[in-house]
Amino acid sequence: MINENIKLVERRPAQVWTEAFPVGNGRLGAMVFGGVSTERIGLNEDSVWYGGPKQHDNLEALEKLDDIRSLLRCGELQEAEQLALTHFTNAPQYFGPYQPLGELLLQFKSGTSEVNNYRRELNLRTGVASVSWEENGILYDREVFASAVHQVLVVRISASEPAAIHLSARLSRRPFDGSIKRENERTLAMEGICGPDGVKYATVLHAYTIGGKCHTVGNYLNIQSADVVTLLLAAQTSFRCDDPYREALRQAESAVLLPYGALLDEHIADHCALFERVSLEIEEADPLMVTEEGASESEDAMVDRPTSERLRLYRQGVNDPGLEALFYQYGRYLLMASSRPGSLPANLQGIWNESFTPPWESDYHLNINLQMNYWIAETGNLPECHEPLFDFIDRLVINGRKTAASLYGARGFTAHASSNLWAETGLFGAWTPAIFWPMGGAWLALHLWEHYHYNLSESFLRERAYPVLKEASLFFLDFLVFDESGYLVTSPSLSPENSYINEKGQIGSLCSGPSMDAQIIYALFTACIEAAEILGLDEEWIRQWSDTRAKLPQPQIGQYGQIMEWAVDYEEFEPGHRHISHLFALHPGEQIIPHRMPELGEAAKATLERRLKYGGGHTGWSQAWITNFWSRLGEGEKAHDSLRELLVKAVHPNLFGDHPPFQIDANFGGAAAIQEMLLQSHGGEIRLLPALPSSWASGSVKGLRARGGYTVNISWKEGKLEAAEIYSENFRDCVLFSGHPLVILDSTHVPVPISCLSSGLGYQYTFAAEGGETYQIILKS
Ligand code: FUC
Repeated sequence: MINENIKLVERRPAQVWTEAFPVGNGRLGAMVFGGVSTERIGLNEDSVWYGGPKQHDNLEALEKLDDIRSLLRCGELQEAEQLALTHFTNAPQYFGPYQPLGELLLQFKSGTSEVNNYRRELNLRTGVASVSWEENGILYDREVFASAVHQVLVVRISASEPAAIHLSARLSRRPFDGSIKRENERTLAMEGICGPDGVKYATVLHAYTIGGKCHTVGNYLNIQSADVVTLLLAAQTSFRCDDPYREALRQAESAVLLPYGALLDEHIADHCALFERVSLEIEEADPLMVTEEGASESEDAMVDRPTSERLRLYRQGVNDPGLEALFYQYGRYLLMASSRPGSLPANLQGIWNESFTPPWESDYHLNINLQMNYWIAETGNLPECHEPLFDFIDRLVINGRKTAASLYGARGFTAHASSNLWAETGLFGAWTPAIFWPMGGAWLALHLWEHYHYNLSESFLRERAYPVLKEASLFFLDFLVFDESGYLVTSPSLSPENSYINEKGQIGSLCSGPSMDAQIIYALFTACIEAAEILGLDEEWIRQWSDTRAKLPQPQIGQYGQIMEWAVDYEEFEPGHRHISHLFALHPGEQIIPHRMPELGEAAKATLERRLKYGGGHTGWSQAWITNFWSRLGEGEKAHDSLRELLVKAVHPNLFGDHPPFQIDANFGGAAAIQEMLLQSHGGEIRLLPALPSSWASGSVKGLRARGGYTVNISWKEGKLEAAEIYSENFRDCVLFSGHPLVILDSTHVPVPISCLSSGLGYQYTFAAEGGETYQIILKS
C-alpha cells in the first residue's frame, strides 16, 4: 500500500529559500514560496553557468613533475607544494559559477483581507507543490510542478468563485535582468547571456486563462477577472540548442495544446512510475509521540503537523521515525527532480541555487560531493537518474585525456577535485589541500561499474562502462611510481582535504601514496579485471592490472589503532577532519568487509571514533558519510544516532541538507545511509537489515534493489526479520548473509536447496536463483 502521507507541509508561506518547496524535472528546477499576495518562484536551469570553458593545463607542469616527486621523497613538503602551485596550476584562474535562471514573480489582488486555513504542501508521491487558503469566502488554490514529459514548469491558479483571479506576472533576474521580449498578449520572454563567453539563455512565460482578460503591459503579463489561470514556463540555453528562444517558445507552445488536466495526469504518471518503486514505513517502539506539552499523539496527527514543527520536536528529542522515512523519500524525490536522462548531473545544490555567487560555485566537487549525490540511485531503484552522471563522465574523459597528457605525460584520462558545466578536468583555484588530487575521474568511473552490478546488462558494460574503466586505469599504469618500500603509489597527490605533519615538522597536504588513492585504484583495477573477464576481453590487460594491483599498498593500521590516512603514519593536522577518505575501502568501496576481516573492521571503527572525538562530522555531508560507515560496520544504534545528529544539526526547515550553508549532498548521502541500514549487497552477498536500530521497532521496505539484479522487500517486527522477498531477474547463485538461521522458500512455498557456511559471525547461504522467480526468506524457528 502506498503511503499517501509522503508530504512536506507548512501553515505559512516561506520567508527564505530554505523554507520554500523544490520541484524539478531534472533540468528545470523551481522553489515555491507560497505567498498569498506575492508568489515568488525561484528558477534554475541546469546549464545556466557563468562563463565559458577555462581549461588551460599549465604546460610547465610535466617538466617539474620529477622534481616535485623528489622533494616529497626528501620530506621537503613546503618546497614541493610551492613548486606545484607555481607550475601545475593556472592560479588564480577559476571557472564561473552555476547561477539562477531568475524568478517568476506573481502579484495578486488577494491577500488584502483576512486569510484563513492557509496550507502549502509538497507531495513527494505526485511531485506537485500546492498552496491553498480561504479569503472572503473564496477558496484559492495554486499547483506547481515541473513536467519531465513536456519540459515545462506549470503553475495553475484557481478559485472557488468565477472571475476571482487578478494577477500580474513578470520574469526577473535581478540584478542581472536580461532583455524582455513580448511575443504576443499572452507570452513574455527574457533573454540574456551569462558572461561574455558564457551560454545564452531564454525563459518563455505563457499564460492561458479561462474567463477574464490577459494582456502584456511593459514587462508584465496582466490577467484580470479570470476563473482559472495556467502559466507555462519554458527555458533553454545555447548549451543544448542554437536558438534558445525559439526552442523554449516551441516547448511552451506545444504544452499549451494540452488541457491542464492532461499535463497534470501525464506528470503524475511519469513521476509515480519512478517514485512508487520504493516504499518505506517505520514504526517506533512506542507508537505514541510525546509532544512538547507532554501529551501523546498518534502518528497520523504527527504527519499533518508542519514539517518544520516536526523537525523542532525531533530536535527536542521526540522520536519520529516517520520523519526519518520522509527524509529518505525526500532524497529519492530530490534525485528524480535534479537528475533525469538528458539533464546534467545534480550539482552542489541540485538545481536549486539562489545566488549569483554561490558557495563553491555550486559546482561539481569530485572528491566526494558529486559521488555522494548518486549513492542513493541504484539501491533506491532510480537507475535512470544515474544516467546524467554517465554522460558527464563521457565528457570528462575527453577533456581528461588532455589533462593526463599535459600535466603528467600519461595516457588515459584524469580529472581533479572540481568541475563544471564544461566537464573540465584541470587544476582550478589555488587551495593546495583540495586541488592536487588526480583521482576524481577514477572514483566516478566506478559509478558505471556500480550501475552494471545492479542490472547486469552486458551491453552497458561493454559499450559504456568498460571503455571508461579501462581508460581511467590506463592513467594509473603510467602515473604510479614506486615508493621507498617498493609499493606503487600516486605522487603527487593528497588525502582530500586534510593536512599532515611530516618528520621535519612541516605541515602540508601534498604527499606520495595517500591511502584513499590506493583504495580507489584497487577498486578500479578489480572492476577492470572482472569486467574484462565477463566480456571475455583483454587477457594481457588482465595480467597487467593484476600485477599492478598486487603492488598497491593495502590498508594499514596505525599508532591509534586507526586505518592510516597516508603511507606513513603521520599525525593529522586536523584529526577531526570532515573528509574520512581513508575509509573509502569500507564505504563506498568494499575492500574492507568487517565481518570477513574483523581486524580491519575494528581499525575502521577506531578511525571513526578518533575523527568524532576531535569534532568530525561537522558538515552535513560528513555526518551523512559517517552514518553510511556505521551501517557498513553493522552498528545500527550508532548509525541511527548519526542519522539523528544529521537531522538535528544539518537540515533546513524544508529538509534541504545544510553544510552549512545549503548543500544537497547531505540529503542524498543521508538517504543512502537509511537504505544501507536496511539492505546491503556489496562483497557478493545480500544482507537483510544489517544495521537495524532498536528505535525502528517494526516496519517494511519494498522495492529496494540489490547488486546482482534483485528487487527486495523486507518486513520486520520487534527488531527482527519477519519476512523478505527477493525477486531475481537472472539465473544465478544468490548469496545471503545473516546473523540468524534462515529458511528460503520458492514461490510455491517449497524450501529451495541451499548450501550454508556458518561461522561465529553468522550464516552464509547460497542458492540457485531462477530468473523471474521470487523467493521468500523467513527466520528459522
Ligand atoms: C569539499 C568539502 C567542503 C565542501 C566542498 C563543496 O571540498 O571539503 O566541505 O563540501 O566540497
